[in-house]
Amino acid sequence: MNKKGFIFDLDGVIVDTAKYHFLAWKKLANSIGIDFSEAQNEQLKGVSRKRSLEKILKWGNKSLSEGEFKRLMGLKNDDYLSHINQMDTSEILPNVAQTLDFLKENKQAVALGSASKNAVPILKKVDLLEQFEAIVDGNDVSKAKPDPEVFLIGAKLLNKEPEDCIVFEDSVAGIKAANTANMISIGIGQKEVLHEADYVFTDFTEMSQDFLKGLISGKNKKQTKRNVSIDN
Ligand code: B16
Ligand code: MG
Repeated sequence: MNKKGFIFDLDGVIVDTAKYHFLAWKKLANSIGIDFSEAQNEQLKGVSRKRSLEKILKWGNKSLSEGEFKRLMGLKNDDYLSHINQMDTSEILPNVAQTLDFLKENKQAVALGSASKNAVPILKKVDLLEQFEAIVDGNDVSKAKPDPEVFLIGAKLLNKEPEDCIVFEDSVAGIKAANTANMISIGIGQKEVLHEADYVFTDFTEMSQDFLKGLISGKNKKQTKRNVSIDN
């Protein structure tokens, strides 16, 4: 059987920490008189901590000194970690553990590709650290998603060519990163939001073993007709 590289995003794919990021950013933003909607929050998914605060400040038309900016990033992270510390295996999203087991049984290479600097502690909390051959997180990259760096490093660590890799992602930025890397992009979430992905599933319970087998064998390929505009 073929061996492919499967790269999993963390927040919103393996665990629903997106809700904790949202709570922590909202609290922080409100404390400096800024509010933002759930739709705007979509733009924070997959984006680095620094870039997230830059976006929030832009929405609120505010600028801060470098020291204050760093202090607020620290406050947000402390609040986020207070949620993370409560996590256990019950927070693994449906069918994720089974999918990881299936890929392992089929001798596939599996990596993590996350923008989060808290990825390792989170994986330890939910007891999944051992499932990954390679971990690439926010501590290893210099360019945040939508730059493909995180996934290209993942492919290299797995000894795979980018075109032999498949990325599971819940964010628009991450889907763009996977597409730029020339990997098969699989969106986990809403079709309307993740329309640039090659395939979209609401969650892993929707993804059949046949579909995974098709990715392994090469039958399920990258979609080439994406973003083709039609001129009448
Ligand atoms: P941290 P992912 C991303 O993780 C989150 O989606 C994004 O909302 C967050 O700002 C980013 O990690 C940085 O996280 O503050 O923990 O370093 O989705 O790429 O796994
Ligand atoms: Mg994510």
